[in-house]
Amino acid sequence: MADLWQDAMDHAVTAARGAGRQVVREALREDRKVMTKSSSVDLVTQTDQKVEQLIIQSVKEKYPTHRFIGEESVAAGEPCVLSDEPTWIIDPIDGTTNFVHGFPFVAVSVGFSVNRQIEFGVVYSCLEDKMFTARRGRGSFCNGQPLQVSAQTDVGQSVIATEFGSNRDPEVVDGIFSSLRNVLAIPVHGVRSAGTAAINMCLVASGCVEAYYEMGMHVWDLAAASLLVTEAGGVLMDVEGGPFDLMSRRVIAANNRSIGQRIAREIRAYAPVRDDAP
Ligand code: LIP
Repeated sequence: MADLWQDAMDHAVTAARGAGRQVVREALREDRKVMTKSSSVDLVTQTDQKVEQLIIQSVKEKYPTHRFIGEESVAAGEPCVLSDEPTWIIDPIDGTTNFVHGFPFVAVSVGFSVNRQIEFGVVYSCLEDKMFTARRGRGSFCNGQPLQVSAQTDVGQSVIATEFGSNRDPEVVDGIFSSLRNVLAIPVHGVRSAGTAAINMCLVASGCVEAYYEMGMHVWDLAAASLLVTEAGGVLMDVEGGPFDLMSRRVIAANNRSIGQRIAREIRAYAPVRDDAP
């Protein structure tokens, strides 16, 4: 069967690689002017804005009717609407805090949905020069090599990834530490943070970590990498163990359902304001 969206996926790969190599890596050599968004720890730079504009512009020239959800466009007041229409979901720099500090995990993330289903996901890890790609029904790859989640079934033999996010509300921070304490005390082999949701999920897809969980990140952090996880044989679920909802700002991505459910039992869940809240 002809692959309807292959051309769009090829475009996403070229755009993400071009932006990552020519804009993000170059900017890391220079001083970066840092601005803030919702709080003093929610960072943005001109590079985030430039990369998003470059990608959106190049897509608009080829696909003028397609829609967009972009991190910086939403920050600038554009609506965050996931409809049935073909929609490009873009995080120009996932790991902006890493980018600001030169911590070497920074990704350009481009997901594409039709009928609210992710058709392809592209995550370019700019400093590692790793191109993660997934096409629905056709597997996950890193630099063209197939990916497979870990075969581990014992959570006690697992490494779990999570993040601390940018919410500094003491109650939320207490919840994060309570969940972290519970997960560590399972006990697991270790807990890791790459500083980007997309790369954490690519690590699940690659079999390096068994699960990743977080609350508070956004649809643009998750869209592309969510397909990397499922196409590599993994599962997605809500932090309370129910079905994954792309707009809910909550996720467990795991190598299998039993490890995902075991982690869910240890999480103190809260409900961030949804990405599609009116
Ligand atoms: C970041 C995530 C990170 C998460 C932050 C934030 P940004 O994305 O990838 O893992 O903890 O809350 O959402 O802002 O660098 O695109």
